[in-house]
Amino acid sequence: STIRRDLRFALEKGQFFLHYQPIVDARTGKVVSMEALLRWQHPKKGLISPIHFIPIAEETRQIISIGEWVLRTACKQMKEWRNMGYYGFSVSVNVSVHQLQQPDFAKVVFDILNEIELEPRFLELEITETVLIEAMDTVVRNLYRLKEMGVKIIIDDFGTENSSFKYLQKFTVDGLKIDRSFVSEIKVEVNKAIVDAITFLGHRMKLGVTAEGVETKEQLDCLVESGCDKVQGYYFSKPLPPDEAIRMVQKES
Ligand code: G
Ligand code: G
Ligand code: NA
Ligand code: MN
Repeated sequence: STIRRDLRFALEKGQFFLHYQPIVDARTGKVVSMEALLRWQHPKKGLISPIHFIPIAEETRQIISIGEWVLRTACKQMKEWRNMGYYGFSVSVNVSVHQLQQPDFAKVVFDILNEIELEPRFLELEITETVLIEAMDTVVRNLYRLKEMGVKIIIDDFGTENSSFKYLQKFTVDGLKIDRSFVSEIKVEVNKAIVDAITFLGHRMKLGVTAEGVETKEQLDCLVESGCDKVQGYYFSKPLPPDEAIRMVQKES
């Protein structure tokens, strides 16, 4: 396909860019993180969503170099925001299992942070449950090193994969992100029950709990009632170019 063919040159042609979507404190409304979301500006097809090319990039292993570009670009942006006087939030980057399976992944992250002079605590990595369920030694070692460095690890789309709590016995993570599908239908009793249960579990484990895909005030109220700590979604902001996303943050001097 055209996508498959053109993806090979997208990185070197500079066709990728990042949008940022704020994650806010559920009670204060303050921005606590900016999630970097990859976009591909195709010269003929226009903007292409990652759902259409990430799977191909994973299959062809290009996700390794694209993922590294995402990490470096997001960290540079975060550094720039800090230099501009914006504080109080971190940057969140989605990481594919293929990246975590690279023996040198933690080293790559370490080098990027060093090169940019960004403190590790300002970086959060969002990984899916599959990573942990199918965790191999390499993945475990990478996660261990990242944690040791001070990088935060968040489980994305929590509750949607072949959820098994077993991995929670073995890995210390920093937070759970409740999948959008539970949030959008939170009026349906079973979804509210699931959100309550995930929040309870998270808090018992001393983890931060984030809900994504919040689109209405009603959903927000429900999530606050469940005890969610952080929220994200179109109700607050869609993913935006960095200069627009930062307008949601109050400068501190
Ligand atoms: O932002 P959007 O809704 O178009 O994202 C669609 C999917 O692509 C989401 O599942 C999101 O996690 C994933 N995604 C977005 N950016 C990245 C990225 O930089 N790396 C990886 N691995 N996935 C991403
Ligand atoms: O899988 P992941 O959580 O990384 O997916 C992020 C994607 O979710 C982003 O590409 C973004 O476009 C999308 N998204 C963010 N907020 C909302 C929302 O409130 N509603 C819906 N339907 N999608 C959202
Ligand atoms: Na994510
Ligand atoms: Mn998600």
